[in-house]
Amino acid sequence: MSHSALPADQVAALAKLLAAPRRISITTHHNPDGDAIGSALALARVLEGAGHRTQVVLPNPAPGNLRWMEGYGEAINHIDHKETAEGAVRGAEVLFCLDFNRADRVQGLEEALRAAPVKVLIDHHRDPDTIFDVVFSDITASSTCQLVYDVAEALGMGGRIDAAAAACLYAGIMTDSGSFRFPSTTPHTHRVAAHLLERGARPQAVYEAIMEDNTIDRLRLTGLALHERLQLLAGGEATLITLSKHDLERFNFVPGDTEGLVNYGLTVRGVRLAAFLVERPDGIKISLRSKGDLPVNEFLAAHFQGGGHANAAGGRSTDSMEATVAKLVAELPAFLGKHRT
Ligand SMILES: [Mn+2]
Repeated sequence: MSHSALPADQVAALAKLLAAPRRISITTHHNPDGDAIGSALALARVLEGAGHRTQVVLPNPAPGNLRWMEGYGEAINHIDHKETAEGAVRGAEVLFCLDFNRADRVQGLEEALRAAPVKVLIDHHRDPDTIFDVVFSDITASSTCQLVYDVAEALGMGGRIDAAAAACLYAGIMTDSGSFRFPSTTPHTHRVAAHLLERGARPQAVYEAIMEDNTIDRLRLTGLALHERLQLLAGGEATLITLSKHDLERFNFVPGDTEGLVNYGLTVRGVRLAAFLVERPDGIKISLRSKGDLPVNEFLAAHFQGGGHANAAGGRSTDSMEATVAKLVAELPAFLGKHRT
C-alpha cells in the first residue's frame, strides 16, 4: 500500500471534534518510551499550532535519554503533580490516548482517564478496549508516531509538523521499529520518515540523543548479562538472560537500563526466540522476542499473564526466578515444536 488508509468515518469524527478550538490533554502509557513521548509531544505541538490548548500528561517521567524532545519541559507527570495531572486528564474537552489501548496502562491516572468525556485513541497494540469514542487502531503500524503523522495529514495539519515535531515523530518511529528493521517497517514507514527528514528531523542527532546515552553502570550491567547471565536453551533455538535484584543493585539500576537487552539474545546464530527475565519488586518481569512466524505473545498469554506483538511481547510471574525459569524451560520446546517452519 502506498499510503496508510485511516477509517474515513473516524477521521471525520475527529475533524468535527477539532472544528473549534479545544482544551486538549494528551496522555500515554506508564513508563513512556520513545514512541509514547514522541507521539504525545508532536501531537501537542501540531494541535497548538492549529489553535488548540494542549497539555501532555504522563503517568510517570520519561527516561533521561528522551527528555531532549521539544515540549517535554511543559509536560506534567502524575508522580510529581498528582492533582494537576488528574485534573488535566479528567477535565479535558478532548483526551488523546496514545500508544496504549487499555485504561490500566496509565496506572494512577486510570480513574481520571475513565472520567474524561471524549477519548480519542491512536495506537498500534492488539485488542483495544471499548472505552474510546474515536479510534485509530492499526496493529500493523510500525509505531504510534507513524499513525500520528497519518492522522495529522488526514486532518490537513501535516504542514504544521515543524522540525521539532518531526524530530519527535522520527524518534518514535526509529525506536519502535528497532531502527527500521522490525517486520512492521514498510515502504510507508520509510515514506513517512522521508517526509519527516524534509521537515527537518536529523537522523544522526536523534539516534545519538537516544541510543548513545549510556552510563558506565548500564554498560557494565549489559556486560554482566551477556558474559555471565546468558544461556542457550532448547538445543540452541532460544536464549535466556536472567538478572536478579542483586545484579541490578550492584550496577545502580535505573529504569531503562535493561531496555533492549533481550535483543542481544536474538542475534545468536540459529536462535529464533530470546527471553529476558528480571527480578522486580512486584515479581519477575518477562520479555520475549522472536524471529519469523513465532508468536511469543500467544506463548506469554498462555503461560505468563502476558501479551503484545507476535515478535515482541511481555509477561510476568509472581513465582521465584528459579521456578519461573523452570516453567519457561519446560514449556518452550512444545511451543517451538508447534511453530517449526
Ligand atoms: Mn508504540
